[in-house]
Amino acid sequence: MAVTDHVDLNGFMEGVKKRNPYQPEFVQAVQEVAEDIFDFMQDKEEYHSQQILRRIAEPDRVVSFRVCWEDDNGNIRVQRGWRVQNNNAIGPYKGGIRFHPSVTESVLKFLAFEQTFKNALTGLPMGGGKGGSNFNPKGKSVREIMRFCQSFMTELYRHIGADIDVPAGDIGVGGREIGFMFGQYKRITNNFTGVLTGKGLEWGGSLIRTEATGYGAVYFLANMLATKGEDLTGKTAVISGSGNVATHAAEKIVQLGGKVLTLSDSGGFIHDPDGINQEKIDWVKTHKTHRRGRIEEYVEAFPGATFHAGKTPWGVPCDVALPCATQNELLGEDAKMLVANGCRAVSEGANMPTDLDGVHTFKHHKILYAPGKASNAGGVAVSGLEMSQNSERRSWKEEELQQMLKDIMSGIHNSCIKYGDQGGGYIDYVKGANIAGFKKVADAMLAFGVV
Ligand code: NDP
Ligand code: 2IT
Repeated sequence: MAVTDHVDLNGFMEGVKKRNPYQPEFVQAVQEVAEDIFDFMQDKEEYHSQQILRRIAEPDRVVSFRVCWEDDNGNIRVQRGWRVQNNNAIGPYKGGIRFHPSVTESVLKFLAFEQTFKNALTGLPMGGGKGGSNFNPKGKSVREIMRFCQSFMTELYRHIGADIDVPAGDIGVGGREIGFMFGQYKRITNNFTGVLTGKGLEWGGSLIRTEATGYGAVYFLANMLATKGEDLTGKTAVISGSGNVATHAAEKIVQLGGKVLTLSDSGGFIHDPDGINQEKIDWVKTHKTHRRGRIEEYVEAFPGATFHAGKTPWGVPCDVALPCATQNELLGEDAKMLVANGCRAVSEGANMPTDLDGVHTFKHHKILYAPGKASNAGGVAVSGLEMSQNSERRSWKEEELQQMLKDIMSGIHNSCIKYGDQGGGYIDYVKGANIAGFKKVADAMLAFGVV
């Protein structure tokens, strides 16, 4: 037996912790996957001897760079930028860019690791990557954001390419920022290519990319409920966040007959017992995205609602919950509260919003619980379709894309059942997603030998 063979889960995690000090988010993401994969690998000698999980948990490369820019007062500002290229066994690196003051190497490494499994689940040929900066877009003028994006791309451009690594949006990066970065890429390289996704419709973007993550998370939720013979009609939903993913998840819940009770931001949550209908969702989109307002101002526009400063919405009784803001926003105690209040299904729009305690609580109570790598894959899936349209130099119709998104989400749901069905009517979606995503990447890696 080779010396590296057969460390157990604890031994493996000890190594991960040792090699990644001060990177708690990365260690957490690896742990959540390793718990299932060690079980799965028990009788699969090749995965062990070829050190496949160990290799997936070591990014292919982490690029870190300085981003200098000048603010409106002429001050020179210095931020840090990164691109984590985690794994390209099944396609070019693919994953979003996040601008938020909480961004660290650990956060981007966890996101790139998760992205590797998520992208494999979509069935499209995409590897996993993630990038971003600790730049805080809040309170910055549009011109400041433009200068920052240009400076960020002035370094990033040399690491990406339509067949190398294709970034997109994430927290703090939407259509406007993608436009500024694409403009700078084109200016530097003189190359009009599908190097970013989430582009505007006039310059190579895809229909429904904006809506895809939130809609996809609700399609996944509907698929889970269908296994119990249920649908969303009349169901109450608690949603966190009020950005791209949260507002489009809310929109699809309403379209499918559910009632949305909450939205939130980093200041707290609003509770609207009358339901957040389409008109109110449109108000939130305009207010948060275009006017860059705060969710607490909702209660002035819609006086039936209340604002709860500094709190998350998980204490509001509901049938279904969709965490759509950020990582570790739903903790063990929150999970217990949701279950005690009768919540039956959780579909994650955000990446790793539930901490490990919360994950174990949902699994213990055997509720319908979808991890983000399965349920929020609709966004990157339509990004993959945007790449195909760019290669083809054509744009597909909205109905075709809507159907493809639904089919991809059902396909992911089926993969979760294939590897996560525990019998007795319980599907462990975390296990199903981890194993299905791992197997695809692992088998490609085996084909390549030791590289
Ligand atoms: P947005 O920037 O559009 O919105 C982010 C929302 O989350 C805002 O309401 C923001 O509040 C809140 N938020 C961000 N950071 C924190 C924090 N530290 N604490 C509390 N609230 C916070 O981002 P998206 O909607 O695009 O992304 C939301 C989540 O979905 C992220 O986890 C992202 O990785 C994930 N995701 C996004 C995809 C996409 O296509 N956009 C695809 C798949 C997953 P505030 O305004 O106060 O900052
Ligand atoms: O977390 C994610 O999947 C995203 N932010 C979307 C990535 C993409 O490349 O569209």
